[in-house]
Parts: sequence; C-alpha cells; structure tokens
Amino acid sequence: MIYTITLNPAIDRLLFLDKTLTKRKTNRASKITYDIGGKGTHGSYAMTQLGVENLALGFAGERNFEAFEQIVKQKGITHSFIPIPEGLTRESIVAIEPENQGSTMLTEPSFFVRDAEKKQLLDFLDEQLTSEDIVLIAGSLPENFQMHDLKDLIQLAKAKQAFVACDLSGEALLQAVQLGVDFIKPNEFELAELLNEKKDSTGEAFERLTQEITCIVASKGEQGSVCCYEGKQYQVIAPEVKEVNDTGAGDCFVGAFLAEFSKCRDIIAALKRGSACAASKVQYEDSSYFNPREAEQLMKQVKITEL
Ligand code: TA6
Repeated sequence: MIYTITLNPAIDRLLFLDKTLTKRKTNRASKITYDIGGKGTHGSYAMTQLGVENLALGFAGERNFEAFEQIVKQKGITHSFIPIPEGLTRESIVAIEPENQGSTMLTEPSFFVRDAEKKQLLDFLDEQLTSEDIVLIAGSLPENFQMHDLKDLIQLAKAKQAFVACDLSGEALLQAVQLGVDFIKPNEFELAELLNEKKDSTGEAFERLTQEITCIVASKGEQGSVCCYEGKQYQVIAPEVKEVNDTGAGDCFVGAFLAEFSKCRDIIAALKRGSACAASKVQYEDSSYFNPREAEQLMKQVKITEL
C-alpha cells in the first residue's frame, strides 16, 4: 500500500484571466474552476489514475470539510483525512494567464493543528504501516506542526521499515535528510541549500547526500532532472509539450514515479512514468489532471542518460 500524507492540503481555486496578470489593475477572470490542492493529494490522484492502490491521509479543516471531501471524491481518491476542530482548509488561488503565459499562485494561511490530532495520525500509522508500504509526506506544514512533530512522523515510518518519500522544502527537507529518508525531490535552489549545509565541497557533499538518501531526484529546471539511485546517476529530459498550467506538475511526477517504483523498483521505468505523466499534466488547465494513455505514449519521448 502507498500512503500519501498531506499535512496542509488546500482547495485550489483556479482563475482563468482574459489578459496578462498586471499589478495595480483589475485583473478579470473569465472562468473559475476548483481542484484538489496539496502535494500529497496530487500524488494520490496520480497513483489512482495509474491504478495503483493508495490511501490519502492528512488533516482537513472541519469548517469546510464537506467541500474539501467533495473534491477529493470527485477525483476518485480513497482518503481518510482527520478533521481539525474549528479549522478551515486553506484556498490556493491560481491565476492562469491566457495563451500559456504561465500561472501565479497565492496560498492562504493554514489551520492550527493541536496535539490530539497529531496523535491520531501517528496512532493510525502505527497500526497500519508495514515494511511493504511506501509513505509519501508532501507539501508545507500547517501551523503548530513543528519540526519535532515531523521528526516523530518520519521516525515512526522508518521504524516500520516503510519506504519514506518526502516532497518537502526548507527546514522540513533538511530534517528529512538528517533523518535519512529514502526519497527526496529538491529543486535546484533546495539542493544548493542542502549541499551548503553539508559544508564540504559541492562534489563531496553531493556524494555524501547520495549515501544518506536512497533516491534523489534533483530538478534542474530547463535541463530536466538528475536522479541518483544505487550509486548511479541518470540525466532525465522530459518530453517537449505545449504548457497550459504547470501547477502540480512536480506533484504528478512524484505520484507517478512512486506508483511505478512500487511495482518492481525499476528506476528507469519509474523515471519515465513520472516524467511522462508530468508532461501530460502541464497540458491541462487544472492542478492535477493528466491522461494516462497520453502519458504512455509520451514515455517513448523521455530521454534518460546514465552519467
Ligand atoms: O504543487 C501544487 C500545489 O499543491 C497546489 O495544489 C497548491 O495548493 C500548492 O501547491 C500548495 O503548496 P504547499 O507547498 O503549501 O503544500
């Protein structure tokens, strides 16, 4: 089983603008749609689309729990979110400019998580997790979910000998690295921050990082991404597609990568599946949708070179 944990989910409100987003002007939207928000939920959607069993976990605000749950159900995601008393799941506003000029995201503050709900999540995982499972912890942390809470969560998953994947940033990513998780996906800025933390020369620091983390997929922006796994390095160039909305592309990559990886630990197949699904995703206007059959075709265009 794959468990995705979205500690700070969102409801994405997508505003489709008539013109380029401009400061000090009234930017009018011609259409508004809603989608599920939060990196772990997007990972679950990708796994579900690919027919890989998974359960989406995390917290969701009690005050708009039905609205959040309605979107999760519409996406066909099997889930068990813990209601946060008096909490409101935040909205992420995604302004999408016409003619594929890109998107801008504004996300609201989160709800406040109390110790009671943190314990509920840990107790559930303590009961369910086995060494056969994969756990994806993804996205930002909500208010009052401290670094020590993240440490407890990761250490519990590690103690169960599950495969622990983290799509985290900032201090949370550093914490995951220090605890030695199995998968991280830093962007180029996060990787530079991690290597700087290691203080050695970049090459030595990167070498040490690859010894501490089973699988690293470092996105390199235009240059695609580099994956380090079992002592080998792979450069991954994604297919060229017409981008409509890149929101959620990284999340889709992680979900599809883990879905494929969970089948037979084939790193090349997992990298191809992740890249192809993300390439399919950016061609669509919401935060999560991609077409698995289209992605199957795009897999042939993913270029992977062993370095
Ligand atoms: O990556 C896309 C997305 O998950 C959006 O759905 C939006 O809700 C935002 O990112 C949330 O990001 P965060 O890092 O706060 O979890």
